[in-house]
Amino acid sequence: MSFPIKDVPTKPYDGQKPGTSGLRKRVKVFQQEHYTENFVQSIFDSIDAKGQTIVIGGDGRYFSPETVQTILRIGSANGVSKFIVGKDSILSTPAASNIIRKYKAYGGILLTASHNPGGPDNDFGIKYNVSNGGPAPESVTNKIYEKTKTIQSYKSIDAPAVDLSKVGETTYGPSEVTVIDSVKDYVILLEELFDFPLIKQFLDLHRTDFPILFDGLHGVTGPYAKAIFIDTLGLPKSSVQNCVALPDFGGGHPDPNLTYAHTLVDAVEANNIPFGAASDGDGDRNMIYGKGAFVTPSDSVAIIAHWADVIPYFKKGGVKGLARSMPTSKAIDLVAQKKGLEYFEVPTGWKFFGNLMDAGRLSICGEESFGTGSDHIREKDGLWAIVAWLNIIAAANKESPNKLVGINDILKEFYSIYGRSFFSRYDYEEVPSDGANALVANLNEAIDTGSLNNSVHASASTGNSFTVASVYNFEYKDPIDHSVSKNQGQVITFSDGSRVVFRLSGTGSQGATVRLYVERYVPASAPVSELEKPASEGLKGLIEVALELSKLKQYLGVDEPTVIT
Ligand code: VG1
Ligand code: CO
Repeated sequence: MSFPIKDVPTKPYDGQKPGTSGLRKRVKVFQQEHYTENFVQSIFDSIDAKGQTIVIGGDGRYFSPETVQTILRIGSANGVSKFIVGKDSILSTPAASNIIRKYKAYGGILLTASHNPGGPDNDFGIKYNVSNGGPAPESVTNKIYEKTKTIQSYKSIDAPAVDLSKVGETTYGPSEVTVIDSVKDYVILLEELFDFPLIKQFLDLHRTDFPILFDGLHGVTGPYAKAIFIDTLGLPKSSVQNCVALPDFGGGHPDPNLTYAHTLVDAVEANNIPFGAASDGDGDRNMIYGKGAFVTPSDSVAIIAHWADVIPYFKKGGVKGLARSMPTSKAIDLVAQKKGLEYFEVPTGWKFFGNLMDAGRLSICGEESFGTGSDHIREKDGLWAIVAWLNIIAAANKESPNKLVGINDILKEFYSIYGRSFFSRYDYEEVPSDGANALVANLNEAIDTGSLNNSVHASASTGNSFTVASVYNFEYKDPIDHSVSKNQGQVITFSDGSRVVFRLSGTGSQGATVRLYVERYVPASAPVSELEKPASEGLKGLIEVALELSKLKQYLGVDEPTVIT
């Protein structure tokens, strides 16, 4: 049978610019005639995938199955020789990164809008990953965007839809399609990295006084979590909840934070669970939350770095360097300094870690947005972080056989060594773009004129006062390829080492989202009462000052953030 290649005429759409992590829009936008086809063709116009292997997967959200078929038709017409597709179009983002690396694919197309809600009235997303398994760098995403602006036609073949529900190989026009088990390779990977026997031994011994609970929030990690916690670690079925992946995530917002992962928080509190965890729609984010114990993502990555030696992968290969995204607290920097490791501050978005990892200069990194990971793949990895924590807790308990060590003990010990970086983020979602731009313009003006320098700001409620030390617009020069990324957020630093950062989100699909990040450091020498305060108390004065000096409420016309993490 021959499959003639058609050239289908089309017209460019505005705004197909990939953001922090791919192109994210409402499903209805992707469903417009040729909208998805245009973007997919623009990807193939920007890479040279002829005769190559392309991985396709995603978080299984609404509109994924039809988009996989669109990519197969267009990809095949563009000369792709082999597609590796996750069964039922499912591959978590970390699993997809692993598959690209393991099977030496040329790249991958991931269908996900991550933590954004799904369903016919919510979001869809398409993201391109390169051969190292990581998100395409800006040089590639800019090229894709340029192509979308001038596209006049796309190529496609008329082939019958591939049955994605059966694992196996089929011939597809001039190409080949292999549908793979979504979970298997990922579980093999984690077993290579962590001390599963030690974790199992610990959890078996503490079935009654250390039960764990994982919440999949109806995202893609459900089947992965079952394979790890139930099939591999032999835990009871009650150790997981909301682990059926649904195309609309059960109507929820699959984002693991204290606001959106309330099903986990409620269950942990009601049942006194010492260790709970959740991940997001596509499985790259994580939250660690036990009864009365919340680990901020900034602390989480620093603690994993501090304990790296108990994790077989790092014990064997060593830790090469550490890194964080700019707004993430500096806790991990302190670990790097103590261990004598190189460390980096990169812009927001996982794509900025890839070059450092490929160059062998980075092993463990994270973002304050509940993203943690390592150079085992090139994406952040939710279940990796959760199993890393279990590995650490199991190791800590081996050292302390007479007293059960839990999350809070690990946190307290960490603060007593390094001090504590109080950290919080306020999100103002879907605010008018004009107001958000004016807020940023005002900060930029203060940078240009130096008008805020040395100004003193007192908090009315706490009496603390903060003196501005510097104000700047964060810019990053990649140490490996020397590419420069400008305008990555406005930073105000204070003389006591505190910081506030303002940034516009690059993942929202509607209006603008402003993020305000605050950080205040308390040294290890401070009284325990100061170190172990609730985070909201530790940051109260600084947040007031940040809001006042940015005039945020006036610019955005809102009083309260939509989410606080
Ligand atoms: C947000 C986070 C960022 C993260 C990105 C993708 O971006 O702040 O740290 O890398 O989402 O996460 P932004 O531009 O909206 O602040 V996810 O789980 O999409 O893959
Ligand atoms: Co995600």
